[in-house]
Amino acid sequence: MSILNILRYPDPRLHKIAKSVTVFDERLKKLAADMAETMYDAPGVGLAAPQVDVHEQLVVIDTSETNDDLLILINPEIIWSSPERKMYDEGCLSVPGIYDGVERAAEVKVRALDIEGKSFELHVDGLLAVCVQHEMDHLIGKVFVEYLSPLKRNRIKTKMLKEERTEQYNKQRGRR
Ligand code: K2U
Ligand code: ZN
Repeated sequence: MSILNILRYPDPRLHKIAKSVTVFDERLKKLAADMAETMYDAPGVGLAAPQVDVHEQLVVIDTSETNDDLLILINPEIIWSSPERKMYDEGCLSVPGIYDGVERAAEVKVRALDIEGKSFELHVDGLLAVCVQHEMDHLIGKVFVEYLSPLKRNRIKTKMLKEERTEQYNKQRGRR
């Protein structure tokens, strides 16, 4: 298995729309396994394929305390959202170090395919509901900072671009 490179905001590739998965083969299984390893290594509780520059509708999630309850969602669709909404301080592996409040449905029902292509449905709440909605945003090219004010979003974009330049400069100078 491999640790994959996670694209950083405002990389334009994060805004591409992911295509439906139609072939359930060993390539897909290896991609899911590599994404899971990358997520656990980050560490995070979710990761969407567009974040590793693969523009297919594939998401891995594990909100368990012991990192042993991996959920793989393929071609996920939300089939019901609760009228109740809740605010959560979100982060994103593509926007490291930034956390801010995003309001989302408190509960959702999601229909998806598993790694063998079999359909299933889940009714989720709490952190899992936040994560499912956050990851499904990635599949339509949306990053959580887009829910913030233009002022906050521009400050985050400037900060991320500055960090990227510094990282590239240090790499060229061979420094950590
Ligand atoms: O998509 C991602 O970048 C993964 C996020 C998923 C996530 C975002 C907001 C709320 C819940 C999950 C990363 O896991 S961000 C790091 C993190 C870790 C634990 C809890 C919340 C956020
Ligand atoms: Zn994210």
